[in-house]
Amino acid sequence: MPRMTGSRAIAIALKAEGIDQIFGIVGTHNCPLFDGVFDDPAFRVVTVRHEQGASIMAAGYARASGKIAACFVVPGPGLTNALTGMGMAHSESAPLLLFGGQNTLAQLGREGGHFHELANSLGVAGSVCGYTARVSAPGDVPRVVREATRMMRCQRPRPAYIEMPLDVQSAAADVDLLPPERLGRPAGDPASLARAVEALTSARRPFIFAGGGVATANASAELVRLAEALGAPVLTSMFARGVISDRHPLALGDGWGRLNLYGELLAQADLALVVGSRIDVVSDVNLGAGFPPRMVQIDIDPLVVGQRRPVDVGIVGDAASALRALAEGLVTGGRRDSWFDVAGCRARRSAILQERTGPVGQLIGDLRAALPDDAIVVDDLTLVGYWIPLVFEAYQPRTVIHPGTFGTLGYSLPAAIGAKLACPTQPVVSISGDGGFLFTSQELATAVAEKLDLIALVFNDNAYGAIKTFQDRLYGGRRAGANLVNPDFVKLGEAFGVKSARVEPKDVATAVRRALDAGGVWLLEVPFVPEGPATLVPWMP
Ligand SMILES: Cc1ncc(C[n+]2csc(CCOP(=O)(O)OP(=O)(O)O)c2C)c(N)n1
Ligand SMILES: [Mg+2]
Repeated sequence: MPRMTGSRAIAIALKAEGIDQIFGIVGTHNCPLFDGVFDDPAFRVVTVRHEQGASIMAAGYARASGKIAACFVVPGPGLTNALTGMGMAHSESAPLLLFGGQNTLAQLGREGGHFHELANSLGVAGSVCGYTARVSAPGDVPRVVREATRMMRCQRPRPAYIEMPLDVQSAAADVDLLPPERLGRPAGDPASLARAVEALTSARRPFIFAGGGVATANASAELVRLAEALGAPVLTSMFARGVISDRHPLALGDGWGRLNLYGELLAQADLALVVGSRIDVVSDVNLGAGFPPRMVQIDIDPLVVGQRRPVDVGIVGDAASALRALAEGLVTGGRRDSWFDVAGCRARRSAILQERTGPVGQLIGDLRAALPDDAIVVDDLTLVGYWIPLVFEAYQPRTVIHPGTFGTLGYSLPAAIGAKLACPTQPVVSISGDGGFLFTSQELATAVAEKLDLIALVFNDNAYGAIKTFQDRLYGGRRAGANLVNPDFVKLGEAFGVKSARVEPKDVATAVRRALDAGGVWLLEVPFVPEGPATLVPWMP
């Protein structure tokens, strides 16, 4: 039984779980945690400029790759600062392992005015976590880390929070290391799978609605195979873009239906196979009325199955294994032609979107043309970003990272940094507005320090534009709190040592190509005021 400190036990447990990326900020209450990984070549430790950046980076890292990153923060404000990114990860079903320092065991629970004291820190973290624990002895570390990561690997992935009092971080004890565990996600109950095969076999006009769970389960190949076997067109939620390439003849694109892009499909279909989607408010409001009467739903989370609308067959299990089992169960085998005119629907969809989005759509199309297929685009809550899932063609899973429903501004830059660290060979572009960018712009310093190649596109309308246009429609043009006085973004970028330029919308593609060729961190400010129907974001009331 090896002897080690609590903090070194964390380092060893992380290695055992294959976790090598750490984001964080050091303080008196977590110095031993940082010391435990210092000089250990197994880890890449990235110092960030605000804990919100750390947790959002970990979320972006997971969204782009499926890999788990750890964060080290101080208690109190370090934890509360990190909560925003954990809330994002929670709403995105992304894993993230946050380690908080803590006051000493003897100081806890007394409200004695100790530095960084936060009553009920486990409860605070628990609202955005799937697992929380306080480790009171070094020997407990391997079990606690294993429990946290088991949840991430075998269930719906969620953030976890583990805190360790300062004296436990430094205490030496014998630590029993756990042998590696073969972890799998549940395959789905065979009887339900058999009933789903029956339902699919008898359906004449099925379609598939694929959500973010398909990306999380790395189930693209299985999804495409089943769709081909059924001749079923595939709609994707905004979290699943690219799980079927937009070049595939069965791919219909993003499933937001308020624009009535899929009316014919929904009117004709006799069965929906929903996989890896909770059918969130956006999808339900937009597609809800049109869902066909029969529905089969696959989800790793039992709470999700049948939650939004009744299902004929519910399968609780991993998307990849369930989709594989369904494809194998179909007696027809081979490929069926689609019962639906996918190409015609796509052409009509594209004409509607073009008319609706105007210059915004043009810009997104130009950006797509400037980027290789494997480029990763990370959105913020900005008028251009809202349209990305609908308009930007996605060719590979995990390449369009749209912020989760927790919906914080300032997501895109740190999430893009996390994505780049996870996928260093893929070009990464962050898309934000002037408002959102300033929530986390200081992470440019992190991108520079880490010598990343990264492009930050900032669309500047000197306003919280999406809200301004919302107020114009619903509050008689009373733009309360919506206008912004901004810094000079080019000078701001330059102050960080970032290559910076102001670019007209028509020149975005050229500027992006140039930035990709040159490498390094780029800030491209695009003065751009979206107008007309493009400001009516599809999900807004
Ligand atoms: C933390 C947080 N605060 C407030 C909001 C509300 N909000 C949503 S979009 C938006 C405007 C964003 O402005 P900007 O980033 O400039 O993009 P634009 O809409 O102008 O394109 C605001 C304030 C939010 N989503 N998150
Ligand atoms: Mg703006």
